Amino acid sequence: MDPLPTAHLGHRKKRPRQTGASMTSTPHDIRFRDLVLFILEKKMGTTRRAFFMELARRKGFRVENELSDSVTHIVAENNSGSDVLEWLQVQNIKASSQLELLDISWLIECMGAGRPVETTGKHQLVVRRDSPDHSNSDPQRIPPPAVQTISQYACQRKTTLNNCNRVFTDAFDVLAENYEFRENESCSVVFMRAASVLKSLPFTITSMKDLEGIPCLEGKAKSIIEEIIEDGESSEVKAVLNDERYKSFKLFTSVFGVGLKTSEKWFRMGFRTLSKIRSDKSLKFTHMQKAGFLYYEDLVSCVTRAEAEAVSVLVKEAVWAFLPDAFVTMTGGFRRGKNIGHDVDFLITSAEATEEEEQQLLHKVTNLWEKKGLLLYCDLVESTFEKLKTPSRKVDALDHFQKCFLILKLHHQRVDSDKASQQGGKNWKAIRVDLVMCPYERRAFALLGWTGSRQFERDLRRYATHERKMILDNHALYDKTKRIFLKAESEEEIFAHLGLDYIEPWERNA
Ligand code: DCT
Ligand code: MG
Repeated sequence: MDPLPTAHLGHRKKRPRQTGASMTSTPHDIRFRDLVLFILEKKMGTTRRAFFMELARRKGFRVENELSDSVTHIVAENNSGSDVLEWLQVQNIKASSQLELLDISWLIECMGAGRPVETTGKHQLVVRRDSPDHSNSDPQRIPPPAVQTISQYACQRKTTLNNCNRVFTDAFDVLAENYEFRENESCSVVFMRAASVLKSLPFTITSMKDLEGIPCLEGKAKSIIEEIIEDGESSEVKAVLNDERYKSFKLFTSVFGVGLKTSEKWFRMGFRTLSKIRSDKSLKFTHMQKAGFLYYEDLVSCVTRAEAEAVSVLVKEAVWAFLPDAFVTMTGGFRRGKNIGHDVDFLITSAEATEEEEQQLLHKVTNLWEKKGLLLYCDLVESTFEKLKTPSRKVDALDHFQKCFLILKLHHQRVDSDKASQQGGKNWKAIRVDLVMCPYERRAFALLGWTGSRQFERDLRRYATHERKMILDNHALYDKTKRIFLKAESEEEIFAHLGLDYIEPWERNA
């Protein structure tokens, strides 16, 4: 698929924007007579639908207000093919085999190209074929794991949340974290890789023979596995869990805004508890740390999936009030299928916004929340993104997109209306939220980067560098041999450029 022409993304004159019910369609010339579009309101909402209808008409598409026999393309958002068919059935309309059921991403690409683009598999909505016949899928006949083919790179392994080796991975996570606290990166990496490879195994390690052919488990990692198999625990891990420095760092870094440097300082000063630190008059705290202490209880109690979904609604409401065509995607651990997280991450992008509108959006959104009293903390970092810069070689480099690190006030009522009425006193919870705004043509790279996991990302970059002579980061993919940037419209295309089999988000829990 052609990427959007760059002229389209540059500075453009601002048009007066009509929204909502007030939007009436003015007659437009129909340039593409072979297509008749109908945009489904379900899950998209009236305003957003009206926006797309008007936009498409302006670009010369025929868009019907009502569904009729003449419609050739149904465009929907956040609906599967089955959802659309179900909706058609309820409307008493039979879908002909010619009727195309397409995702909104197709229409957005058409808008970018200024003409109908070819519909491909990634645009077509999938119709589930629920087969009640499970006689062929015998769970006993799972083939034995092909251990000899396990890659040393997490991006060539499928890692779901179903971890069969938690005893070992918990131990390695502790050791990796302890080395991180001691700023011993090379040792930390050894244990992160060991934990990561074990998380991908479809079976539990029960004897040392099971380790045959599994990479990243040499030396110390191997001897710790042996100890756990024999004694049920590792003496080294036990020692770390009882170590003053480890315990203090673990506690101090649990405060939002406190990193290794501050922890080190407090530890050296002899602090061991948060209450002592909080009440010490001689200590100076940053804004971030003040907020971290103020909302500590809420922030350590992790975000649930229901809370994340409620935040998602809040974010979409605010973003779409200013940019109705914007894509808002929940990224991070929740996109990987996790049911809890320490924050909720969102990627925002728009095919239609001018550079100015794009730059203003996060400001407008956070101002709106501020007015509503929902903004408990806000750190907005402007973009330092440069289009022609080669990607960063560092595996842990921060990206250059505009972003904000927030603490939002989430009213219980938005999560569960029953719970809200039961509780007296505080009727909200403080939630950490990250919003990232990226240029539309970089959305696939940003999405891949912000979906994580961190280990998956590190290994993707390491793989690109060492196996493909390419440099990958959250903005771009650069081919060092051909000396060109490789464009991508989707995560699938990035994997394809790297010569990797596609790994679904829920298989990236490395
Ligand atoms: N990430 C990134 N650049 C950053 C920070 C994060 O590319 N400066 C990526 C890596 C993972 C993803 O974004 C989300 O980050 P986190 O929220 O820290 O991780 P998570 O997997 O969502 O974990 P949690 O569930 O604890 O929030
Ligand atoms: Mg997260």
